[in-house]
Amino acid sequence: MAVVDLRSDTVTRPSAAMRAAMAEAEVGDDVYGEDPTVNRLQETAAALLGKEAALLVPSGTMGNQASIRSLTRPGEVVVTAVDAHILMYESGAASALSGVQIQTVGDGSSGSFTGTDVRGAVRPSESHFAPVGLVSVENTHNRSGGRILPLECVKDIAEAAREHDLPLHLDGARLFHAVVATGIDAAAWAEPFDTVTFCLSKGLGAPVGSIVCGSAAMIRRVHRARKMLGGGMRQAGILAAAGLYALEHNIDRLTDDHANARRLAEGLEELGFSVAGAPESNMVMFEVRNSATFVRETLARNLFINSVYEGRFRAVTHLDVSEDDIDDALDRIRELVAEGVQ
Ligand code: TLP
Repeated sequence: MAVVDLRSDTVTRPSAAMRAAMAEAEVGDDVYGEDPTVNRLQETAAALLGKEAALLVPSGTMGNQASIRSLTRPGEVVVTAVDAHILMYESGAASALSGVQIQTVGDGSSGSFTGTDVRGAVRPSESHFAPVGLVSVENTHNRSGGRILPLECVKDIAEAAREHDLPLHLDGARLFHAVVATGIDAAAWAEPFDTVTFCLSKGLGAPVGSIVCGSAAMIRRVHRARKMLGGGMRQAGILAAAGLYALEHNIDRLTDDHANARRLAEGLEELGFSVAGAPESNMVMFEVRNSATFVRETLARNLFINSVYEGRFRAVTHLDVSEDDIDDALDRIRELVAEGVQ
């Protein structure tokens, strides 16, 4: 039985054409700023997001953390969505590396929040309170199942942040999923933010790499933070070539992943599973009562799906999962249901 891997869109492998682009990449020492392919990727990414400058970093986590470090001072508060990746999945980096605390606001099930939430989080400027130093938005929002925070909500948050002179960061690990789902271009999504991270190594299919975009002055700060975090890379053009290939070939096709997520969600509902809302991008969140058996039996059928927490599973569609794979996955789950595992 062929493996169907729905654990994450991070599992994609570079295609033959992407590998060919990597093999042919012109390279130099990027710590000297001399890698032409890295420079081309950074210029392409900055133009795509309508920002002055961009920086290649090894991971989304480093992009977020170098941005947080560049935008805050120790002792400050970062206001963000419930279950934000920077809080849940970055190993405590914001507190360890930047000395900030994270305060979550808004709706726990959709990962959304509003300008009113931001205003409510700002504290009086007296010595008891840690001052809010940054507002961070995650779009699409991972733990809610790839929900998209609509652009008007982003603008509302940005207006509140501006009223209080607070900088804004976007964890746009899956920003291009929001772009293809809404038809709103990346520059419009990026416009209110001082720093924007997006990942090349998730739905876009590159093996490694994320990008941070911002003003030239801000990217100089992020560059310094990247160096401190050990993220200076040498002949990184090999990776940048994969990133350029991803931006040229793999954005529009994300609509296929969204269609596959909807197909999977509908199939799971037909099989009697409770699905947490129709997918807005490439993730399906669903409930399973017999979690332990479900994990064991799906694994035994070469079907890989991660549990987010007890009873809740996340299936992610991506470049290496076809419509037929989704139907295969549903057939394997149908067998489990027939055996009473649900
Ligand atoms: N998310 C991974 C895991 O860490 C959970 C996944 O499988 O979804 N921001 C967001 C919104 C993310 O979802 C991720 C990765 C990151 C940042 C971090 O990216 P990497 O893994 O490149 O450090």
